[in-house]
Amino acid sequence: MKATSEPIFTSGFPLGSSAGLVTAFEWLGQPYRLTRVDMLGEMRTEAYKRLNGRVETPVLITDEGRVLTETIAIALWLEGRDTERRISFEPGTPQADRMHQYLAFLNTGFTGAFYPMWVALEAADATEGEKETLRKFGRSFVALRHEQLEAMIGDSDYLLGNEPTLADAVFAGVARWADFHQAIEPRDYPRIRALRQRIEADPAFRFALAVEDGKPGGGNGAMKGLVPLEDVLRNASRALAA
Ligand SMILES: N[C@@H](CCC(=O)N[C@@H](CS)C(=O)NCC(=O)O)C(=O)O
Repeated sequence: MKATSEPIFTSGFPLGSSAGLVTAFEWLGQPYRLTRVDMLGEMRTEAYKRLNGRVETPVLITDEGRVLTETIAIALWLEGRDTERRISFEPGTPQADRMHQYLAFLNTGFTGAFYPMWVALEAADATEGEKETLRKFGRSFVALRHEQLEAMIGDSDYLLGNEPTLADAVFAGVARWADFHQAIEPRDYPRIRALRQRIEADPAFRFALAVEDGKPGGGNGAMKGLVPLEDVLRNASRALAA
């Protein structure tokens, strides 16, 4: 894909986990652009499949025009650009290892726990009984992962100390799914609840949600503009054809 002036990141809606990494882009503060992706509509087109054959968000078009998918790959791309260590730690340090551990847990066990509940919602051909079974297992997976995360969290304001990092961003993008699915009782996990409240009050996260809702405003100025998805897809297919 043709080189762009700024990287372009997807904001998947409704309720995309990408809101977490949008928050990270804001915290990082380097110029970037966003493209909104309707995950129930235009994400399911052939054109989008050329961007991500697994038909998912998030996707990053790097400043060199490369297409990068998968939350962890994009988080590590951000880490590589975070030379001022605003949202990450010097690679090779114990804190960096611990942040990677959180990222991996959040992107696998924690995120994956919600999948049965999404399937119950979206599986058009499932019977009511099958859906109830999925919801039952989903609730117990989500509760288990919350218990485990609650036990991992210390006394600091954020997952890795008193400043937010990529791990907090990825956490926030997904943790809100618990409300949507009414999967757990938030009061049972006071550290997770406090962390969520802290991040959800943060202007960067609020900006990410505003973009999701189609009303971008209130960002810190790092986001240099919204790019229509059709432009992103057109440029991507030109690059693939070249
Ligand atoms: N392994 C992928 C999973 C991403 C993922 O689950 N994306 C969801 C949205 S948050 C998605 O696009 N789901 C497809 C759908 O909604 O049909 C990653 O970590 O980036």
